[in-house]
Amino acid sequence: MQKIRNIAVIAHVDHGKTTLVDGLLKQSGTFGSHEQVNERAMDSNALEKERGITILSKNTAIRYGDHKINIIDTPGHADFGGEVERVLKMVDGALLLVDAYEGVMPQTKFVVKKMLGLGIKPIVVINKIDKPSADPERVVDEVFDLFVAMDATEDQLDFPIIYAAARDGIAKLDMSEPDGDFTCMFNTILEKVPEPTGDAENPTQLQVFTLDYDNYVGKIGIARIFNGKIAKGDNVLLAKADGELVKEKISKLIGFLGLNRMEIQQAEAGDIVAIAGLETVDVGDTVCDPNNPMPLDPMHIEEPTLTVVFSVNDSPLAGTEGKHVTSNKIKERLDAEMQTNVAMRYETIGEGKFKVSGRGELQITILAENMRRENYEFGIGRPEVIVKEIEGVKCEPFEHLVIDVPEEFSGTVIERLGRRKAEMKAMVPMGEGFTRIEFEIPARGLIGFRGQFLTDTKGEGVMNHSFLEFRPYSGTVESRPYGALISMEDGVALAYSLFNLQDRGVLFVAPQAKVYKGMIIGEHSRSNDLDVNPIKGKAQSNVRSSGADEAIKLVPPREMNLERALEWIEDDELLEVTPQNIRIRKRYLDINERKRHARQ
Ligand SMILES: Nc1nc2c(ncn2[C@@H]2O[C@H](COP(=O)(O)OP(=O)(O)OP(=O)(O)O)[C@@H](O)[C@H]2O)c(=O)[nH]1
Ligand SMILES: [Mg+2]
Repeated sequence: MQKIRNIAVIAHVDHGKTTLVDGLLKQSGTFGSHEQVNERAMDSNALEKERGITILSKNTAIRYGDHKINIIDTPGHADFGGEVERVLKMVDGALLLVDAYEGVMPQTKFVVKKMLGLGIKPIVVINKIDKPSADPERVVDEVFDLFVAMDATEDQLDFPIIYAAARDGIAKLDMSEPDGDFTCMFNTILEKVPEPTGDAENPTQLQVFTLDYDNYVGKIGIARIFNGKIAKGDNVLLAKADGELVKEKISKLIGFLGLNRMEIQQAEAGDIVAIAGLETVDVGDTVCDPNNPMPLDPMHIEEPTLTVVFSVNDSPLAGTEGKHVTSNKIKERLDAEMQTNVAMRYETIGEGKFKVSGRGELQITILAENMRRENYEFGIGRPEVIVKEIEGVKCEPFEHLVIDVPEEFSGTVIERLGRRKAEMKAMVPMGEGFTRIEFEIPARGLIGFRGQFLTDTKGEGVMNHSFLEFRPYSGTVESRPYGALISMEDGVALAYSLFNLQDRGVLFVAPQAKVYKGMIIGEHSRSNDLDVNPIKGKAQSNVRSSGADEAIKLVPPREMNLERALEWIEDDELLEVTPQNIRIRKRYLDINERKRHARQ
């Protein structure tokens, strides 16, 4: 039998997981010297590269000495926490990364809780020790305190520590030692991570923990082999969460090595492989021996906490920028998404309207962003949290929020959050004039907060949050303090009129932008909505001089990307999303209709 170790790399967002995996790939010698490992090589899809974050967990395997180490890089953003939880069930050990300056953050707490609960004994990697403000010993203390607070066993408290600068390929076991390479990390993994249990001679048992899709082979399940063997062409029984057993056949077996996937003939207990050919496969399903099916416990799939309504674009510009615009097309795309994305679901709620639920705004914006790149055009409404009844009590999701702000802004931020029903839990100085403040807040109170927070802290504040639990409904939360500047004309925005409007608030559009009645072109500096004319040319002369237009000094418009726009809108507003533009509009474009609905 092969000598194998299975590990997950877990941490709060941006603490350096994917960068660490680069180092493991490079330094293991899995690659020939002619092969190049790009920066954050595992972040392979376009949005991941662009945003510098991991969205989907991914597998790789390296060879070190006579061992194969299967590594799963996980996403650190809170919206993908459910996936991390599933991944942790597939491994026997974990590298828990903690930033040597930032220390324990909300998602560190989340992953530690899941990991300890599963009985995993982690290797703690204090990363980014090269940062000038790094304080590795303080961070080790924080990790230890966290483990204690979360009821870690004696064994788990006795975690090995590695100090690293993953980006520079540096690691050491003690801060007083000189910098070394990753040798100590490889050795610690081989020494401390338990060998996989299970036996190749037992009846076959694989559990699927992630789904993938390939145009040629269809749905692919990535699975850990807990017992037995699996080979291409095997007939198997697929045990579903509801107990049903479905006959299926393995059409292809795929192994991982470095950044490559290759077809293999067979694999056995302890390993992680990808399997194709299972048409009905879902996350959590067990692939069983047809003669002796022994299903494993189904997996917990996180409940959605947020919904957003996707709709057919009905603006006057509909169909002019995107290719896929119909209700059928949008439905097909959503169906395809739900095939592999277990954390999301949707329902049709009327003609051309779909209620999509997920774990957070990021998860939903990523879907929307992918769709616009694939030439879809659609509308999306304001995110709403999911309210549910627990034992007769109306409950809503609460989040754990941690903010780091320059001290002088802490008063403003605390006051602002107070109005959003946040409860302050702790406040500690972080050095260099920064203060860390922790809150518990209804998820509703966080919608639309980020933009305000960045303004209040002059862009210097950092905020992080992750799901806590459902709690009793906390009453109304204050909404956007400013009204909208709404176009009362169809046409093209002119510099002259924008110049005259810019005293009224902050504009979102530049000259020559297409506008229409009911489209929002800016934020009013007061709390009421204001109808304005952005297409009015200079009145005195009917000779249009383009030179004069350009001479006008305009404040650059505020860039409203998908996230910002989604945070900004209120219930009576929508985003028009096309491959080229994100426009903000009133749900009811006609001014009279709007007034009628406002009164109701
Ligand atoms: N100074 C310093 N920066 C590092 C180090 N390791 C990683 N980084 C930087 O930290 C940032 C985040 O790195 P990633 O590897 O993408 O972090 P991650 O944990 O995979 O992030 P998510 O997958 O989005 O949760 C990048 O800009 C890295 O270059 C390090 O050792 N020192
Ligand atoms: Mg990453």
